[in-house]
Amino acid sequence: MGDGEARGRGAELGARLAAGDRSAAPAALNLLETRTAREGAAALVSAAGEGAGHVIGITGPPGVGKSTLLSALLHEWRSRGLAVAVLAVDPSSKRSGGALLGDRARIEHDPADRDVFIRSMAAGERLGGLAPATRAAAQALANAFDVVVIETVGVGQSETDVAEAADTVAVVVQPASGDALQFLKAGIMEVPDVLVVTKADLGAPARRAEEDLRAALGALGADAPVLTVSAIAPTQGIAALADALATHGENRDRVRVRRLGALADFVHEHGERGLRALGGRRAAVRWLAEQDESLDEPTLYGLLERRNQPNG
Ligand SMILES: Nc1nc2c(ncn2[C@@H]2O[C@H](COP(=O)(O)OP(=O)(O)OP(=O)(O)O)[C@@H](O)[C@H]2O)c(=O)[nH]1
Ligand SMILES: [Mg+2]
Repeated sequence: MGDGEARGRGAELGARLAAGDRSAAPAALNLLETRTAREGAAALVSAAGEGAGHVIGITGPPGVGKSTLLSALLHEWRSRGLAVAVLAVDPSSKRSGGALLGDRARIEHDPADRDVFIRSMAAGERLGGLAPATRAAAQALANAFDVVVIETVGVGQSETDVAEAADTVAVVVQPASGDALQFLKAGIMEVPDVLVVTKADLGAPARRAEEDLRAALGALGADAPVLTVSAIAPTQGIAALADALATHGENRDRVRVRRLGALADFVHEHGERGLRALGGRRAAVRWLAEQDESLDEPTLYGLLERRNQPNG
């Protein structure tokens, strides 16, 4: 594909997503993940803009039960009539171009359901890191899906990117592991928006984990909700968790950060050439300032520069 052709394709896919056309999702993701179609990706991001859907980051250690939990949440969201996209970030596939749709995406769903889209994506460079394509994909998909989930592995890495890409971050905690508790107490882990103790069917360890987390949060003066759920049948607490996530999402404090993160990533990845596809740095900053009157242009430039420092 030549640059011009890729740009046309990206603009078309972005416009379809912006119009709520969910059938554009697979092709849009293919384009965003194609490293040789940068102009196309830029045009897509620009045409799609910032979607109104709720972007939720679900993170936790390997094997804690994130995918099983998502299967249960998916069922709950679908019963509420919400369209859902899931981006499962594969930590074993670092920027090698396209994660294999393998074990990471063991999320049960009806493959014929057009209102569900599930995709495995390559991870970014750092542990818990997101590839710029994932961030861009979440933002673009939020136009056509009511809920967009980014599932990542990791807990306690304060450098995790998911907080910058999502409106709401939920950390899933293994009963009796104590990891999250120690990370919270030590200040290694930022207090997430929602804490989820899973495997409630294990009984006492799950209850204890919930109590310990509540106590730790209280000591930190934080009031993040802690929910205990069981994601295997018969499920428990799933509706309450969906409610807690939605309640947090209604106060979209993070949207501002999300938008800024997406732009900064984009600049970092695509350089000035990619930025020109958005109409240049000035135009991009002006657009951001228009979206959010609490951010003035000097502040945006400052944040943009800071995010684009190497390793910053
Ligand atoms: N008893 C019980 N087991 C669970 C529950 N949720 C998940 N599991 C089990 O935990 C194991 C791991 O679940 P996954 O959902 O694959 O975990 P994950 O966090 O997505 O794993 P990775 O994607 O590999 O990091 C599986 O054997 C699940 O059946 C639960 O609520 N109760
Ligand atoms: Mg998983």
